[in-house]
Parts: sequence; structure tokens; C-alpha cells
Amino acid sequence: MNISGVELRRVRMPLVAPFRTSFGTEYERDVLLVRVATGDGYGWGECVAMSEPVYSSEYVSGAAEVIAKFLVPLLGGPEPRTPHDVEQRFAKVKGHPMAKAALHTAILDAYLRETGTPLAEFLGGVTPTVPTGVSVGIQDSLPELLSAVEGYLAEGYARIKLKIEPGWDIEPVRAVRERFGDILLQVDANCAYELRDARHLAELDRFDLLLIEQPLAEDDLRGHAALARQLRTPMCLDESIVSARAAADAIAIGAAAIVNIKPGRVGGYLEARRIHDVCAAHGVPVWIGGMLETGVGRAANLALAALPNFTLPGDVSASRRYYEQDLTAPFELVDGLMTVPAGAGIGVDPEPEVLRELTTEVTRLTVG
Ligand code: OSB
Ligand code: MG
Repeated sequence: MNISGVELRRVRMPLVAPFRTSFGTEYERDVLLVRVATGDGYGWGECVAMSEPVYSSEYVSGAAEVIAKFLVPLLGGPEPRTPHDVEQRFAKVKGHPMAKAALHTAILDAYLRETGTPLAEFLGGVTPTVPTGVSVGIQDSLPELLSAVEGYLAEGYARIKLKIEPGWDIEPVRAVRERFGDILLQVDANCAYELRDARHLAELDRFDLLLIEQPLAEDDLRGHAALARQLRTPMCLDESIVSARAAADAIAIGAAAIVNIKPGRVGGYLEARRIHDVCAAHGVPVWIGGMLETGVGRAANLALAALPNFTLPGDVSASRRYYEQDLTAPFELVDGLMTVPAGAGIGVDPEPEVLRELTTEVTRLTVG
């Protein structure tokens, strides 16, 4: 692959509504887009790092620095021949999966566009559409929560995920279950609890949730296994699953009955697919997570979600759930499903006028 240049672009994306989780409130995303130029082609990737290191240790300015200072220089010398070659070169740099995933996805996109291959086909996708859920942030009151959930159900979302934290857990779940009956419902704590909260969390068992996502710390696999033994609600991990090896470990010790896969969290789509495969081999269902991506990142996530073991609805919602103006043609929900892009590579392009309007900074790097 003749990678000639890399452009890092920062784009300011205001959210349609603040998104509150146990680690804080987001009002807008400072998106880092990566565009690689090849001989006569190009590819795009989106970095999912947040402005501050509150979901994981990465943050957007740090990721931009890692890409510019350590990853792009690894592309020099003999040309990498495949996306796998690129992944192996990146392995020299420890950590920084979100930075790696952003650049790797842009290279993978360029590689696939060259041969007209859709990302879903390359990864082994088998379905043209994927079931879609929505992640509902912590609200100021139960009436506001109920009206948010009512709106999303009216739009056709196939599943509701409630963000929880100590002080906003049992009551919101009870209220949503009582009001909306037999919907697919799950919760996400983003590491906000301790193992000593087990008896409190067991109160969730009566609400027939699909799963509880990441109640304990990222590095606490043993704690999750212990907690799982005290709950009927299936244990799902997000932050803890940093690699296929971590997934295998979590499954082996009983810390994960279900896995949330986010390519950005694990260094890209190749490792994400390995996690899919490890989970499939153990009969552990997976679903596609989200990081409030723009259409650029969401398109690629939809491609991954077309793989056969993605049997639960994912966090890949419609454009309007996140942004008034998405970077790509808007993604829409049809009967609770989203369509996997069929074009070459990630199958979408950011719209030039929108990019121009929302870009705050561009850095151009040369390779070789
Ligand atoms: O834990 O799944 C999470 C957003 C930012 C950071 C972490 C998470 C989330 C979400 C949003 O839940 C999912 C989406 O993109 O719709
Ligand atoms: Mg999560």
C-alpha cells in the first residue's frame, strides 16, 4: 500500500442533548478524523477518544499526538502490504488502542476502496441490516427519563439501555419497566460500583434485564466474576475487554456472559473481529457498542455488527439521536433496524461543506 500522507482533522460536533453517564456529562464531541491518501485513493477513520480521559485513559489530544509522533512514522520504510502488516507495526507502540484504531481504520478503508470491497464483506458480515438500540443518559428526574424513553420507543428502537450510577439505578429501571412493560431493557454503569454493592445491584434482578454492563472497575475481572455469581442478570463487559485475550480470560473465569465490542477500545476492526470469534467459540453473544460516533465511525461499526454472533441490538443509533447535522448522509432507523453500508470500504464519505463548516484544526503529515 502506497500511503503518501495522513491528515488529522478536528471537528466540533454539538450533541442534540447533553449525554450524562456515571463519569460525566458531554455537551459536544471534539472529533478527531483521520484521512489517509494513497497513490490515487484515500480512506477515512474516526477516533472515538473523548476530550478527557474519563471513559478510558485515552483522550483526543493525546491520541492525535500518538498518531502524529509514533504511529505515522511506523508507516515509513518498506510499504506495508496489508492491513494486517499495519496492525503488526502498530503493536510496537504499547496501549493507545483508540489512536491505533483511528489510523488503522483509515488505512483499511483505503485498502478496501482500492478493490471495491465493502468492509462488512471483508470482515465476514452475513446480514444486510442490524437491530438497533439506544443508550439513554442519566436524567434530572424520572418524568424526564420516561418521556425520553417514550420518544425513542416511538422512533422504533429495538432496545433501551439506561445509564446508571449509585443514586440512579433501581428506581429508574422500575419506572421504565412499569411504564413500558415487556421491552428489551438493559443498564450500563461505566465502572461506578464496588463489589460491596452486590446486594443492592441484585435488586435489579426482578426487572428481567437483558444484561448489566460494566458495573465494576476496568481492571477488576475477578470482581465481575464474583458479582456475576451473586446476580441473575447476565454480566456484560465493555471497558474491561481491551483485547481478544482479555475476552478469553473474562469468559474463562465467568466474568462475562455477554460482551460489548467497540473497535476503538481494542485497536481496530481486526482485533474486534477476533473478539467476535473468541466469544462465538464460547457461545457468548456480542453486540456493537458506541462512543457517540459521527456517521464516519458508525458506518464502520455497522459493518462489524453484520457478523453472525452480533445477536443483541447495538448502540448504533440514528444520526438524529446524536447530531442535528451529521458529517455523512444521515443514518436512519427503519423498523428498529439500520442498514449496513454496501459501498466499498466504510461505504460513506463526510460531506465536504459540512466538514468545512465544523472543522477547527487540520494537521498534514507526510509518510516515509
Ligand atoms: O459505555 O457504552 C458506553 C458513550 C460514550 C462513552 C461510553 C459509552 C457510551 C454510550 C453511547 O453508551 C453509545 C452510543 O454511541 O450510542
Ligand atoms: Mg458501556
